[in-house]
Amino acid sequence: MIDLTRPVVVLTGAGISAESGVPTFRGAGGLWRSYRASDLATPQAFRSDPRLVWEFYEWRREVISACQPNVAHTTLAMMEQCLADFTLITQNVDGLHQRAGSLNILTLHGDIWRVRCTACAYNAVDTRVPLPELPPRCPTCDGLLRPDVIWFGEQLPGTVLEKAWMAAARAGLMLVVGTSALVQPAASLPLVARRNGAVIVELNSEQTPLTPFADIHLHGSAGEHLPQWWRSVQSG
Ligand code: BV8
Ligand code: ZN
Repeated sequence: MIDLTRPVVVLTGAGISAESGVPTFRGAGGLWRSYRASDLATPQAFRSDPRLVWEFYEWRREVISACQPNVAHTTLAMMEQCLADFTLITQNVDGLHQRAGSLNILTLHGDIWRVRCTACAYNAVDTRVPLPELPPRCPTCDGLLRPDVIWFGEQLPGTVLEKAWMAAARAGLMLVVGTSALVQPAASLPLVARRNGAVIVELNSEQTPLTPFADIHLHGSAGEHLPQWWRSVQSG
C-alpha cells in the first residue's frame, strides 16, 4: 500500500499549526474583532482600509511570534531527511515549517514575515513585532507596504504552483495534514496526485471534502497522529 521508495508529497494547512497555538482560518479561533479572516485577506479590504488589514496581520504576527513548531512540524522535517524524494507544500504563511527545520518547502500562499511595497520592487523579511507604524511605509520610496502573502482573488506565484502541480502529479504517496480542503487551487493538488495513482492519506480532526477520496483517513490531531503514523510506516 505505502511504498516509501516512490516520491512522497505532503500538503499542509492551518490545522498543523493549531497545536502550536496559531488560530486556524475557519476554526473557532479564526475570528478577529468579529471579522472572518477571508474578509480581510483580500486586495479590496486592503485598498479600502489598509490600517485595519495591517492591524489584523499585526495581531497574527504577534500571536505567531509567541508560538513554537509542534511535533507534527518536526516530524515532517525528519521525513525530509530520511526520504530520497520528499516535497513539502504548505498553504500556511506562519513560517513554522521553516523554524522546525524543513528545507525544501513550496509556500503557496506567501510568508507573513515578509513585506513588499505596493509602489516599487522593495521586498524584505521584517520580523519586528510590533511594527514601528501601521500601515508600514517603504524605506525606499515611502510607498505603502503590504504583507507578502497571496490574498483571495490573487494569483499564486506561477513557478511555485507549477512545482507543486508537478510534485503532486508524480507522487506515489500524498499526505494531507490539517487542511479544510476548501481553498483553490491548493485543494486540487491531492486530486491530481490521486488521478496519477498516488495513495492519499488525510490527517484531520474532522471530515473534509477530500475525505471520500482518501485511501486512509487518520482522524485526530496532527501532533498525536503524525509521529505515530510515521513510526508505523517506517517499521513497515
Ligand atoms: C485564485 C494567505 C484565481 C493569506 C490564503 C469566489 C470569489 C473569489 C475567489 C474565489 C471564489 N471561488 C473560488 C475562489 C478562489 C479562491 C478560493 O478558493 N476560495 C474558496 C474559499 C471558495 N482562491 C483564491 O482566491 C486563490 N487565488 O484562485 O486566483 C485567479 C485566477 C486568475 C486571475 C486572478 C485570480 C488564492 C487563495 C489563497 C488565499 N490566501 N492565505 C493569509 O494567510 O493571511 S488562504 C488561507 O486559507 C490560508 O492560507 C489557509 O491555510 C488556507 C486554507 O485554509 P486551511 O489551511 O485549510 O485552514 P482552515 O482553517 O480552513 O482548516 C483547518 C483544518 O485543520 C480544518 O479541516 C480542521 O479540521 C483541521 N484541524 C484543526 N486543528 C487540527 C486539524 N487537523 C489536525 N490536527 C489539528 N490539531
Ligand atoms: Zn517602495
